[in-house]
Amino acid sequence: MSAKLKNRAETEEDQQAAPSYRDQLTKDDLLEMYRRMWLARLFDETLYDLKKKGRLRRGNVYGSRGQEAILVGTTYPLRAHDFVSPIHRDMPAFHFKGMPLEQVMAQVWGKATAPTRGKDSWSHMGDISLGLIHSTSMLGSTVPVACGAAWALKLDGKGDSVVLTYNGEGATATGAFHEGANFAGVHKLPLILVIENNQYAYSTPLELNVPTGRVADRAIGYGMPGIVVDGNDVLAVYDETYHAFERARRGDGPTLIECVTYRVQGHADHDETRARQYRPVEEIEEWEAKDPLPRFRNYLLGTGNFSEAELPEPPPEVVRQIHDAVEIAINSPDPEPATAMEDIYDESAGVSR
Ligand SMILES: Cc1ncc(C[n+]2csc(CCOP(=O)(O)OP(=O)(O)O)c2C)c(N)n1
Ligand SMILES: [Mg+2]
Repeated sequence: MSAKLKNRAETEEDQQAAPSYRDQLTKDDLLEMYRRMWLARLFDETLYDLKKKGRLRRGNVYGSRGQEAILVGTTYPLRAHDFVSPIHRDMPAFHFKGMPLEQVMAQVWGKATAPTRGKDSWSHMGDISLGLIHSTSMLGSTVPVACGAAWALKLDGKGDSVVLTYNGEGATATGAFHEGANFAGVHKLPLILVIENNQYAYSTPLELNVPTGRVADRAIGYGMPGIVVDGNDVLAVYDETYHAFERARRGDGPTLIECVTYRVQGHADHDETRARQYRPVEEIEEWEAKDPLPRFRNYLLGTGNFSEAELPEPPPEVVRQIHDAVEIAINSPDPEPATAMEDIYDESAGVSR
């Protein structure tokens, strides 16, 4: 079996063979995708702004600016009975998989109403009843966990459910990632490995984590297709993810989708990347010009099916949604000190409380 290293749309043969799922999206779908991209953008901007104003009381902001097309394109095909394991840069994905926005914000502020009831950091949360697998700080380690979920689904005959994982290109260089991806390939698990290749892992450039410069090259060793897609094109990402879902549901196993994008901000808010000079400012500017939001908006306008007024920048209802979620979270109760020892593993007693 050879890995597929090209974007599906790059070969004429594939264009004929593969259905285009994006063509089946309705106008309402496209408006909803546009709205979601703005939600991700404003989520990011709002938290950066509040951090600067000293209104966040803990944690760093790991922004997804410039990566919104990946978040929206990969989550749009999800159904209620699928599973997702987001990582540090994917906070909006928790909401797109069904977690109310005020609950995501409550996690940011460490409130009693948050999934972890005030413990651990922002993205280290989940809610298995919503199909959200809890993440941890150890990069790559969510892959073996996601494999466990996918294997259980397969063994239980729930072949219609799919597990979607996110990893940065840097995380694909960890042992846990390789072990998990290999296991998924061997057992043909219903798993999708979405790789957010934003060219940097903190200050480490792509070539120092991925010797071929292309993460999808790894897929051949795992016995699964390795797809490369323009990660700033929401409909291309959607199409490839949908294909991967269909493949998994058919029982044909996992797919690795490398979404090529760029981290236009620093690693987190504490990393003033332009001043730090570990990458050229021209490189950042080049990618800022490829911003996925105006790109999608221009595409929609170009179809002739949308008016300028239908595509406000930003949509006012999304601004309100973010504002209200922040207010609700800030005004939610803090955890009671007495709960500090609940929901933890007590090593001395050898039990989970
Ligand atoms: C195993 C492991 N090594 C190092 C770290 C520290 N760390 C946190 S985020 C990060 C960069 C991750 O880069 P990448 O996987 O490309 O994701 P990105 O942040 O670019 O989205 C590093 C090195 C960690 N959390 N886990
Ligand atoms: Mg990266």
